[in-house]
Amino acid sequence: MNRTKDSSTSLRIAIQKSGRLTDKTIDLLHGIGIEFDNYKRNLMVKTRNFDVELLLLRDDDIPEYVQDGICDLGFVGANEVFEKDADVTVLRGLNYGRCRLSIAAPENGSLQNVSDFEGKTIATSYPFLTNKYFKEHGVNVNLVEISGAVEITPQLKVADAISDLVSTGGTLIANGLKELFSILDSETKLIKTNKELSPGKQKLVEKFLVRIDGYQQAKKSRYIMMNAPASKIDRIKEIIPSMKSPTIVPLAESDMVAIHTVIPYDKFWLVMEELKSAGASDIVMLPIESMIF
Ligand code: PRT
Ligand code: ZN
Repeated sequence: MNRTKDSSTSLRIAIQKSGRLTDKTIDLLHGIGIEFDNYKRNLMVKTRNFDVELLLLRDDDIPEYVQDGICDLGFVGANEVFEKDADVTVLRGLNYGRCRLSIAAPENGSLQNVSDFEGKTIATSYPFLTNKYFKEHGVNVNLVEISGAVEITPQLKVADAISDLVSTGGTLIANGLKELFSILDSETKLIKTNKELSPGKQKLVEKFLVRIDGYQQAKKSRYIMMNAPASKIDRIKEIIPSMKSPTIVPLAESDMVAIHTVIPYDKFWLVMEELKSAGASDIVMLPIESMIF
């Protein structure tokens, strides 16, 4: 059923139109039950079942759109939020789009420590953060602002070093550079405008956050089921780092039970061997769509 929406009470959310954050942000929005299509073709997308409209933007523009209240919320890298020094509230860290802003210099060069950078020229797309970092360390540097292909600038003698985003480090190596130190760890953040929201919008933000938290918690958790001798229940309960007491169901075979519980994903592989040694068998692990508390 389609509901008529009043756009003044719809939450407007900024997401990256096309880039490294787009797919994971779209997956997250679909994962929390928000339905929409055609985001590849349109700049503004109405959602079908939640009072949300999406604005598809370049990631650089998102902090300012949220700061100015044109959008109520935004999904964007911490690197952009802090580079723009945006007056917004970071509501959640979302654990994707991870990277770091690092200083890198030619592999065989003499630059090693922060103090070696006195009077040097650094090329970057992040002048605010880079300048702040060196200022805090009492080192004077010259910055050359470049919007892309920063890694090539030392070879072109445009700069002595660079300040750029790194994830695997492959691009630096391919350009004969070594990462010296990181000045910011980044991940995608959910940000909110500091402009006042109507009570209706504020309520929607809270509903939205409940869904995000449920989705995030589910991503980190797995539902596990196993069979075990009833006599081993206490031992198995000791091993399972469960959130709550497990569900225990008697099996047709006497003295055997099925044990169901939810555990943190990263713990599963650590405890699996122990569970087997304690007598558990037929262990099944399933993903969880969402968890609402
Ligand atoms: O068009 P639009 O302005 O929206 O996109 P964009 O081209 O500016 O950004 P995009 O899509 O490349 O990146 C969006 C966001 O992804 C960034 O702002 C970061 O928050 C995050 N992110 C995560 C990264 C990286 N990892 C990353 N590795 N952004 C860029 N890189 C680049 C980096 O600049 C370097 O050129 O990838 C290269 C290095 O990668 P590695 O793996 O070789 O180290
Ligand atoms: Zn960008």
